[in-house]
Amino acid sequence: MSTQSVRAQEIAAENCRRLSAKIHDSQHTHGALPTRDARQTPGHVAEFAADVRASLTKPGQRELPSKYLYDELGSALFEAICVLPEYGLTRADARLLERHARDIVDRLPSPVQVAELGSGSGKKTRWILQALAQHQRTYYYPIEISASALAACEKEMGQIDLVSVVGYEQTYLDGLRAVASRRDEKDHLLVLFLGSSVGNFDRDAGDSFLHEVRKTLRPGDTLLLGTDLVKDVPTQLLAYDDPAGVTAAFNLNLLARINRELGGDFDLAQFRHEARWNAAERRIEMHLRSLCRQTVHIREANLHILLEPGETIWTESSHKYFAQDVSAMAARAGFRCVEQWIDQAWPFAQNLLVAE
Ligand code: AVI
Repeated sequence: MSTQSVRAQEIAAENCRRLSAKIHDSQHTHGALPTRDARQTPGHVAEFAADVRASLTKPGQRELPSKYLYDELGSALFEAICVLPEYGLTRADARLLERHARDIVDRLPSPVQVAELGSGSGKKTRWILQALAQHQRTYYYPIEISASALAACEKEMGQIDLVSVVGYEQTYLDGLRAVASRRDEKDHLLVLFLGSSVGNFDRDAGDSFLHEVRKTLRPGDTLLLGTDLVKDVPTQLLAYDDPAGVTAAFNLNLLARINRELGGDFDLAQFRHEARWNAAERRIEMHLRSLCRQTVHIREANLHILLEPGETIWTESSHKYFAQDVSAMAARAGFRCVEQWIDQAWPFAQNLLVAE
């Protein structure tokens, strides 16, 4: 049998397994990771409505779960954020991967398969895959809840020589468990968690998430973790409140989405996007500030709320890190940080963690 048809058979078999494993679960809470794309099933609507109701009626600060920022429009706006001159995070992440791909793969055990949590279109990952494919046939498993992003990723990355791509349209942990449980005894795993997505978890939730990732791995497996580093406050604020208003649109779209999908009547003109630096927690918080006293009705959530002028709804946190803190965070989750690459133009670190 030719190498090509062996590869086709492997991919077909893996695709069958993946199809039978398609699950859309609901693991997220406020401060948890973004999932992408709206799902208009009755189950989705009920879950969305329940989450909105619970978070908007929380005593004290009202909230909305950040995962709902990412419907189709929200995901497109996030892509636009990534190319904003004020949002250097994505470019720093990509620069480090491009510059240090060789170094990174030289530190990995062999043979190694690659799983990526929230791959999006997988653009940045190309450098790692190309470097690995110089040594070995490379299996790449992007795990992504957005079907369209996953399809684009499979198409793009599948064109790299000696790289076989099998996408998992699942949440991070379900996808990772599926990938980890299906590999052979001899195969190591490199998990990519890029873009400082870990920063969208509250600190404790981030620790628990990394611990769950660790539990799916074997000692010696690796995690490449991207972390955005603390920088001067004006730079950070501008990154989340750009003058073109793209981040404002991204944030306000959450209210628009509630109007579209849950029969809400938010008047977007009566809210203003706000980015705040919370120095004690070392995080940027995104809020939506009510500009007047107003009532909002959300039909599917069976909810009426009264917002006072100046009151805010907290929609997202982006935690920032000191480079030297990553080792302790890794250790709490059962990893050892063996290497760190830091971008000088936009302080950001790629951290290579080894499962102990
Ligand atoms: C996806 N995540 C890492 C982004 C961040 O920087 O926290 C989401 C984002 N929110 C506003 N701008 C970008």
